[in-house]
Amino acid sequence: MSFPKNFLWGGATAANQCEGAYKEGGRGLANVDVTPHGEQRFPVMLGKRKMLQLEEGYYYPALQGIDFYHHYKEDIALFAEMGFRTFRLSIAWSRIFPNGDDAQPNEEGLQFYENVFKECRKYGIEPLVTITHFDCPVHLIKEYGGWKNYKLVEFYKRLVTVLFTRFKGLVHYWLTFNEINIILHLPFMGAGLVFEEGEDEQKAKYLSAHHELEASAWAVKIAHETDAENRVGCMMAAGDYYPYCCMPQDIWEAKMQDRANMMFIDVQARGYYPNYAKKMFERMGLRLPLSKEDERVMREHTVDFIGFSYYSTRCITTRDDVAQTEGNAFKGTKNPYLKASEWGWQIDPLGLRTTMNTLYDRYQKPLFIVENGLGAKDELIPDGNGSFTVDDDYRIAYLREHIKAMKAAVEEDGVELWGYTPWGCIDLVSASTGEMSKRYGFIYTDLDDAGKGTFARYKKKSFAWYQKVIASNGEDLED
Ligand code: BGP
Repeated sequence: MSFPKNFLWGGATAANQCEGAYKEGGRGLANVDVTPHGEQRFPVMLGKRKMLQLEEGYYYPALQGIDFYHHYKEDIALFAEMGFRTFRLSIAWSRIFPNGDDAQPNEEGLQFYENVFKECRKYGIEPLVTITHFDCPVHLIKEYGGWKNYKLVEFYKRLVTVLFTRFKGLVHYWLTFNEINIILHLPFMGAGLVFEEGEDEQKAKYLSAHHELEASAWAVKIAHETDAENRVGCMMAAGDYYPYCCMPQDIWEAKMQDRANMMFIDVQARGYYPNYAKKMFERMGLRLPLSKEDERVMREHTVDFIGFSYYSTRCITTRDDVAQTEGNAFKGTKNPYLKASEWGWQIDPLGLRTTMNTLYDRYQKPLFIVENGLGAKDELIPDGNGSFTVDDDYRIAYLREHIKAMKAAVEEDGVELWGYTPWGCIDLVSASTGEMSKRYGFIYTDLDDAGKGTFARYKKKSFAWYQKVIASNGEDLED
């Protein structure tokens, strides 16, 4: 058998893309709530268009998500039916601390997550909890400027202390910051940054990243002290860079791009900044404040495992005569050897094996694939039994090839892998576009891009397929 018996098969979601109920249970407003659908979405996510409240004339998809807040029992029952051993979800910070800096947590918010975790445990599902998934209370942005401010490290410590204490025994697997490297590309999403005219954006991003890295190390420390069984991981938007061609300049450029992403994980997994990062900060004229105590915490409390998302490899060139394509959060060079999804994200199963080997060689820590999948348009059709379904063979094909690649990494290369949670196991709002029509799920959610629909859930063809994959522990990948 290639996968260990206790391999954590499951699926992944995030609060801001599925919970909804933004005003219920004493919850405060968050950056993700005020990120609209439509042409202002990217400027807002980039921190270029200041929108810190709900404005007239915009549709904000996070406000209702897929209403997981009220459907969680039904959804978890469906995950259990597929055989999930783990379910990745995130905490909405403003449900626990509505303003972020409140002295006391909001009991209703804590109770909601306790109910969700207990519902998972009822079926033997191990929750995998992202503490921060593109999520920051708006009050922390208005009052403190988001993660640029060291105060956020203190508020985050308060948050994690409450979470680890309250959910001791209910949750053992934690991720500190979703796709921490995405702060460089979507700084409002990643760190609540809104830039002022003339502000040095690079410096602001790296200072915020530094605070998140400090906060992440504190989370590891507090998690281990609270419960020795806690396992804490980092979370990187991964995917190796390929040089477009064998020109030495392209090889160098690919290495530089990989470093830009890996720097975060270098710190979280090794406990200190690599020299290339220190040199970069020197060139930028950036002096990162680091107290002796924070430095020690960073050094001594590195992550237990390397969590990462993988949708595709990336490609880069120094040439200017080559086409570009879309990708997770940012564009890149089009790789002529790869096909792409309807949204231009390239598809590269072997690249997953390559990326896994890169990460394992570099960090020598267990890996956890906490996102992977194909965003595609689905057509709802009658299932012959009075309900509906989707014939999503394209999704099955994508996942099958990626599972084969991950299996090869485990079986043939000896990479240690704890689990696999494909993204959007139930259709939810797209992070990049705010659409519902970019679907990843095994379960169809009846909602359209304008948020209209019945919220009904339907099993797609991939539902039964994934159920079989899990039941056979990854051995049976056929339809
Ligand atoms: C990652 C995010 C997720 C998720 C996924 C798919 O970047 O962690 O939140 O949404 O990508 O991206 P999208 O929803 O843009 O298709």
